[in-house]
Amino acid sequence: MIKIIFLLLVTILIISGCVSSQTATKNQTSEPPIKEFKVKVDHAGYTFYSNNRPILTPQVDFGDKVRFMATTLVTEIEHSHGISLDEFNVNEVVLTANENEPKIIEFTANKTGKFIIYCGPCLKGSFGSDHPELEAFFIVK
Ligand SMILES: [Cu+2]
Repeated sequence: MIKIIFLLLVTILIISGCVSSQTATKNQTSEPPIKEFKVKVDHAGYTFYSNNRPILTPQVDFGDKVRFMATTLVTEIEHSHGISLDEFNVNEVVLTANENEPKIIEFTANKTGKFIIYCGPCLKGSFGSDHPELEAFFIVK
């Protein structure tokens, strides 16, 4: 009887060991890293921040998941400032100045190169096509 209980315990330990090592491997490989950038867009252009430090050009690695957390100025909401990045199907208006609830834009960097960020939504704002061009670069290595 003791032998049977011992064998049962050993079997359970082996099975649970296999299952937990499988899930550990899965978790390591399934999610790409997220590169997060704060973005302030105003009438003069884009300012990007990485870890709360201003940077000139956001840069990520191929395959990374990218997250822009964007705000504009409360006095410029009607300008309809936004972020467009054609190669990644991004075209989003940013209608909040609240940094605690920014506009969140996410996509996967599935192409390499140097891409142009511009303001497509500005065309629909109070300035329309007279809005100054806003432009920045985005790099995927
Ligand atoms: Cu503007």
